[in-house]
Amino acid sequence: MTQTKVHELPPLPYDYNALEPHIDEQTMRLHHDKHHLAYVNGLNTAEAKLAEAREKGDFSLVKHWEREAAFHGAGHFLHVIFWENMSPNGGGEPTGELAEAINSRFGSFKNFWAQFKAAGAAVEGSGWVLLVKNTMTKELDILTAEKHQDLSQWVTLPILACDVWEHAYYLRYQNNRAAYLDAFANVINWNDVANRYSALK
Ligand code: MN3
Repeated sequence: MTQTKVHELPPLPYDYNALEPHIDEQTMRLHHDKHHLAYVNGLNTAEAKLAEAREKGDFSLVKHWEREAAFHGAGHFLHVIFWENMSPNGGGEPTGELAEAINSRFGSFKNFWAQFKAAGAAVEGSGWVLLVKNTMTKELDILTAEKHQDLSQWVTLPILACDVWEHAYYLRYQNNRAAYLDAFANVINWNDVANRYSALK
């Protein structure tokens, strides 16, 4: 059986009341101890169920557990970043390399913040606004997430990608996507995948 590492709730890097008056203690206690913990537990359950499915060779509920892994995993990892992104000594503006990157991409810190704030305010329903670095272009971008994930986990990077849109296989395989996936297995460049894996270390 494959080893699945159990995820744990990391403690806050400061006291629950350290961000007062900006973020109140009661919110921090509920947010960290209840909400974040639920994502950690949900991710552990999803990963255990997926391990069980591999063990049994029964993937009938794979769609459900992949969705759960994405929701709870993205929730867990984003909250870790969120806590660490804040500090009782925070505020102001960035300096150095990050400041230069922000100025070059967005024109100025003022413009960056205007877009970040507008994008955050415009998220439909629950979600996140994120400043991200694109690992291909090396550029900064502002992106938003509805809920946490839309079926992916932030902080992960693709090293093997297979297009399963119909345009990728319909002429040859029609509605038989599984046959296309079998065919894909015959052409995967595992050296490339391995290089991408190593490059991330
Ligand atoms: Mn939250």
